[in-house]
Amino acid sequence: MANYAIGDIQGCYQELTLLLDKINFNTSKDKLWLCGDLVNRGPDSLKCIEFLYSIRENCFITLGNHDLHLVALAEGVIKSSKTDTLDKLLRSPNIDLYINWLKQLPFIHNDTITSQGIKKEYIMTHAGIPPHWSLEEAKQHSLEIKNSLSSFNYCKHFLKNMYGNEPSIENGDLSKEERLRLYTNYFTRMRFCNELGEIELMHKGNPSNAPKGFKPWFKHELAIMKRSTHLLFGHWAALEGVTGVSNITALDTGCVWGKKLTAIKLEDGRVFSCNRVN
Ligand SMILES: [Mn+2]
Repeated sequence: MANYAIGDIQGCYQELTLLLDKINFNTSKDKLWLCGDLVNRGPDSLKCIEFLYSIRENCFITLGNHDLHLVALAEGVIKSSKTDTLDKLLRSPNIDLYINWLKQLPFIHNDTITSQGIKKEYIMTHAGIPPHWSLEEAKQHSLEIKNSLSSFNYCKHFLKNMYGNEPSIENGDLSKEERLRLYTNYFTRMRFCNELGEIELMHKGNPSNAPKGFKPWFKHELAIMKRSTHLLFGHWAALEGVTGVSNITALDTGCVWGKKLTAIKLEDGRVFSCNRVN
């Protein structure tokens, strides 16, 4: 049995199947850790979701911003933008099945894996974890968002209030909607923040683009990190898989932007990649 962590797929179905062939992925014994953004921007979001749903028992998934956007589109709380490529998926006769599945997925996943003889606690999110959160706090916040998303009565309200860059930091005066928006932004959109956990969502691209007083979130001292912790995240293609931090791995290697899709075998750290096909 092996665990493979795979970066942002974003509808790149062909590359996903080629990558799974390369690692000899075996549904009777192997697990996939998928860091989210399974869909959108790429060519085959429908095929990706059909396939991943069919092997869902083999997958640990944390939701990304594009996955949440898909749910918001399916729920009719927002209209497609020009860059969305989700129409075919949204017209699938099985769309309700897929959306109900996605709504049950978390924003953080963790498990202990023995890697090169050492027990390590692997923790995966789509974008990141702010510096001030412990693992327990992060799991609690993930659960609150997940419960909001899967709630029959609250889901649409949550999705309508999910979009936006504010608030940028936690304080005791935030409404439930503001708090959930901030937590969702931490898990699914964060790139830069300051040491207090203030998030900055306007800047993208290279880490050297950090606004004054801000750094990539993973360059701060993180409360979640213990000696044997290893973090996995996606979302930030411009990093090209490089964090400069030994126990934090960036999985998004920009397949949808013409680069490659990457899988990392957690048991030995081996890296497998598949170039964008066309
Ligand atoms: Mn993303």
